[in-house]
Amino acid sequence: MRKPLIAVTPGMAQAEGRLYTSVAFFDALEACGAIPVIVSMRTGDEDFEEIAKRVDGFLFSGGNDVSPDAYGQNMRIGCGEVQPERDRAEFGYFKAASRFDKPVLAICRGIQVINVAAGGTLYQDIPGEYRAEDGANRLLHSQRSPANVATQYVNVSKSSRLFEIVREERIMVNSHHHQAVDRLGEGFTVTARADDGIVECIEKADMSFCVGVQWHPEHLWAKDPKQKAIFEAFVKACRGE
Ligand SMILES: [Mn+2]
Repeated sequence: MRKPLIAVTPGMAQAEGRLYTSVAFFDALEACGAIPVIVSMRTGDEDFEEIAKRVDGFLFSGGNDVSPDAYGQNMRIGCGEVQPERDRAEFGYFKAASRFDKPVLAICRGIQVINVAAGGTLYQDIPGEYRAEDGANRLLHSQRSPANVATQYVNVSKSSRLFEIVREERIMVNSHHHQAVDRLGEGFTVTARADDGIVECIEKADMSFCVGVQWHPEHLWAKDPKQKAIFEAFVKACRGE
């Protein structure tokens, strides 16, 4: 079977001049038969599309906060460290992926990046800014437990790609984020929420596969087949199936 080549966007340790990412993304993609590669974050505007043409899909990885400037807001109390250079590169890759309909799996920061790239906004800090509409108990989205421990339920919409993958309306996930999707980007639909209403999955129906999850399946897949199925479905889409 052909092994698809998947571009992984890395984090940038700018002071040390390093690109880095979690090996967990590589382990998950390789276990599902893909060849992951880290892409440059200093790509020139003219090269985003060139790279998108040559790879079979993109994984947008976790990391620091998206600059509020990218969605037209001041940085408020509670916002973390931002790296406009990383934002710029990932917006460029996402636009190119959309243009050539390359499959996208976006994880944690990734869901926030693709939402903002499509014109959406974020809660800059859930504890400080988010109020559950129905007064439901607010959940701990920055869990203090290890990442391979699932700590909260998400409710999966039945008419969604995510439901086709996990075949369950309620799944357990981990939660390591303090920001979340607020206003949706153009073309996106919310397909899963936590019990307090926080957006946990978005999908873009005009692409063959574009799924953003707020949790970290790369730390759960080894023990949870439903989480592995997310990577399997993504890799399958990257193979063009
Ligand atoms: Mn969460």
